[in-house]
Amino acid sequence: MRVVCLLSGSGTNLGALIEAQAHGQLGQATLVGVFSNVPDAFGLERARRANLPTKSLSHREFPTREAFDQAMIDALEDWHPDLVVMAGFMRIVSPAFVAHYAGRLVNIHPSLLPKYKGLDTHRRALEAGDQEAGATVHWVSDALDEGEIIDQIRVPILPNDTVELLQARVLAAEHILYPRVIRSLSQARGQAL
Ligand code: NHR
Ligand code: GAR
Repeated sequence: MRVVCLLSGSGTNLGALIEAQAHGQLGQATLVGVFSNVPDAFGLERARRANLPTKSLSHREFPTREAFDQAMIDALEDWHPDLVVMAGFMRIVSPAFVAHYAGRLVNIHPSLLPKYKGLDTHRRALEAGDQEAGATVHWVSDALDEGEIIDQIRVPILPNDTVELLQARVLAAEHILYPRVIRSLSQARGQAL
């Protein structure tokens, strides 16, 4: 299963996938390329250090979201992805992009969906007085963070938590969750899923 990763920032989730693959823990999945809408994203540097092909296109250089997304499809198609994994990818993708990758596009979101769709999830969980937080991997659909849930991981919220502490705890949990989901999807391929 050929896997392409999309990211916009630090890329620690990509790092977790690279580590998992190096340890033979990604099942039938193989990382074949990394794309960013932010040309100086550190995640691209992680990819280069792992000898993975990279591409970037700045969304700022396109007149519309649709034009950017079509250029992104053209860039990704060179890699023939079976699965497109969004990991800290901060651009909403258009219906045409979702349709092109229907059933092949997943995202990791830093909340226990359906709670806290969108941005600023950790602050919202703290302000609500929640006792736990977590992360969700879901299929991407046109409605933001509303695609079918594949798997979740939970972490406690502690008495003196801050956004920074909670974010770090959730991110560490994401690094367990995402490789586990990608391995499972790679093994399910051709079977029930
Ligand atoms: N696209 C679709 N169609 N559906 C989803 O579920 C998506 C998606 C694209 C990204 C990740 C996401 C998240 O998990 C994601 C899920 C970016 C924004 C956002 O508002 C919101 C949610 C998510 C990612 N982005 C602004 C935009 O105009 C830009 C913000 C910025 O650049 O900092 O795209 O939370
Ligand atoms: C992760 O917490 C991910 O869930 C979140 O951004 C972080 C990326 O970290 N994604 C979103 O908020 C999507 N809107 P990373 O770049 O170190 O993998």
